[in-house]
Amino acid sequence: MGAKKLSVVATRRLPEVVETRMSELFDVTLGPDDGPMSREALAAAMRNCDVLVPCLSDHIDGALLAQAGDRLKLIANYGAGVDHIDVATARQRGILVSNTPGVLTDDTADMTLALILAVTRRIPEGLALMQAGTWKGWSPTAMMGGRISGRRLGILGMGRIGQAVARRAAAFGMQVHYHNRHRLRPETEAELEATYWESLDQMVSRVDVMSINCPHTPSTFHLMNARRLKLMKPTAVIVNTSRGEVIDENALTRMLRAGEIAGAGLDVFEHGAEVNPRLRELPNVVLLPHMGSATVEGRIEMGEKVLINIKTFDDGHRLPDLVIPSMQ
Ligand code: 8YV
Repeated sequence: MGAKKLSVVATRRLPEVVETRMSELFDVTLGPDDGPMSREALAAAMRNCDVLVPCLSDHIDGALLAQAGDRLKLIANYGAGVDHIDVATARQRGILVSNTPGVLTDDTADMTLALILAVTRRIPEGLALMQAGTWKGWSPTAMMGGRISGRRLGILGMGRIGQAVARRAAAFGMQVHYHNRHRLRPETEAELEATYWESLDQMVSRVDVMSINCPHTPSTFHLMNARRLKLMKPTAVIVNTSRGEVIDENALTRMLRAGEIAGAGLDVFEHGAEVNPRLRELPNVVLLPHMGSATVEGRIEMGEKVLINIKTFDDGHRLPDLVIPSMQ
């Protein structure tokens, strides 16, 4: 490409080092504050820039893409999941989409284990007791949780993050089971000591902990629907660090309230920040504000990936993290 710098719009504020480097390389407009961009502002940005750097709070659908200017050639998403972008329509309009896979794997897997432990060992309940100043001292029968060692973990979605969860879970003594669109290669399965279930229903009914680690696509929407949630053992717990849409949140809430599922650890919600208020009332539920990949290191590495993808595009080469529509 020519000497003229690419015009890049980032919809949200990014870590300072990322913004600085981005501004050195390109002609950058940063989100005015840290709130999500309005649809109008997003449409205006897409009319006037060469590259858009959105994140999951920006819903880039066909209608918005139809208003994009001819200049817009790359959507370099700040994040791994691209379910908020209509990648197929973007492609048809000649707009490439890239993402940031790999750099948030360990952080998200760590958070999955943190949630499993928080729910089974009742960490938030203990914390609440201490913060309320009402703890009266140790007792042999107080605050008893469950031991995770020896329990069966069922991982739904055995991509990078699912496998990282499997490794951690094995270190905690859990037995790893998984369901995935494609069975892993025998060597990988053996290395992870993971048992494959072709039938998700059968796996769900046999595990003690379910972990959701698949992306949200049309075929994973409500994969954990009311019928499947009912297959879970009443003593089992479910954790989700992927996308809220994979679980029917209302059905889960009803079952948690009725004691038909023992607990849940949720970092993501079906309707974003509109969390079912009934979930908040339950002592056996740990809720987090989508912070699975929120480490300083991870956020900077995500930014570096975005920069590499834009720079590679600028240099006229194939993007290292090109999202192809069939991946969705
Ligand atoms: C990020 C995520 O925080 O990358 C993803 O898909 O869900 C996250 O953990 C988010 O994407 C930032 O845009």
